[in-house]
Amino acid sequence: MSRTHVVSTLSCLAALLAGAGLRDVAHAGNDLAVYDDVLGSAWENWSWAQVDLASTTQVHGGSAAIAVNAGAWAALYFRHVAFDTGDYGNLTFWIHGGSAGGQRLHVVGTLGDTPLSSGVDLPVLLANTWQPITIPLASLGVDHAANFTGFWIQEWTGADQPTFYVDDVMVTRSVAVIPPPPLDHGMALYDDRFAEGWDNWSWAQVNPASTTPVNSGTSAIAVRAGAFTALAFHHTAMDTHKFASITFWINPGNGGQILNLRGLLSGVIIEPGFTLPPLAAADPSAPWTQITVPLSATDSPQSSSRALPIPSRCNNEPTPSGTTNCVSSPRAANRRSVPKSR
Ligand SMILES: [Ca+2]
Repeated sequence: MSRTHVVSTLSCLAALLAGAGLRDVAHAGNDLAVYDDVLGSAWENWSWAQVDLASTTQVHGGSAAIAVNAGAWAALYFRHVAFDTGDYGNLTFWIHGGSAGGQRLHVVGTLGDTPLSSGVDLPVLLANTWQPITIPLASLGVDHAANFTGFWIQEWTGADQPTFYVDDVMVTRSVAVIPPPPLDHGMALYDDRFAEGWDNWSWAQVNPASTTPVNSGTSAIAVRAGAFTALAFHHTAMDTHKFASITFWINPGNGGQILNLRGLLSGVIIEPGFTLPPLAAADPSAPWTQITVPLSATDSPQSSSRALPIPSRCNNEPTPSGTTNCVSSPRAANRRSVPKSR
């Protein structure tokens, strides 16, 4: 096989001087089963890809899963008579790339049996691995809609794809958006988007609007990093006296990445930076980990307490033939707490 994709996600929030922050996650019962060994009540198979709804080749839960052979642009399509999504938050399922992996897929919701243009790209599927997927209905444009009629998971390269598998498909009542941690007088660098004043200077391949997975909010930064490339945040020169650390959440996927974080002072990279311990594979039950790095650790002793710019960088050195996803989460800036140069 060709490349093994080491997919990960880095929640590069980066609220400087962040507080501890508990997150509130509201849940309610009565999630709606779309597929649980069989199609859920009133769900129909409208797929135009070739699907086997009772495959036992790869099973995540129970006794069966859906095997999908998708030619160009073909899709696994779950259809339901129109219903109101006002009480629902997320679409969740597990997906497996089969022995080959590498599939690129796209999820589209339908209202009144009309597909919406606001679809969501899935992370590239991994070989021989089940991946959990959570997509806010809002990301599909079908939240709080009176006429939701289902969704499809579509081949998105225009070419035949190796067989992939889908299981445990739900529409959940969970509140879709997990609020970000409080800033605690810190400053947001990324919170669903690059915060005001912060620019994306990355030279790694990044998607700052990746919708799955996320740690909080609706988006994170997905990073595919080649050797020595980086996710980079840039800000015009500012005083760092009021800040103590850089904080972000990271989802390393299969792990193995070695990342280095460096600051810039007046455009000069501060060596040697701070190298994080090698990332371990994400724990499926808690895939996001909070990382906090003191600003002093990214700074040279001579300049440690002077006013200046503090772009942070995550230098991703992927494992051989690996790729990295870097995602950020936290929250939109509480602008009143953003210190400006004095
Ligand atoms: Ca199953």
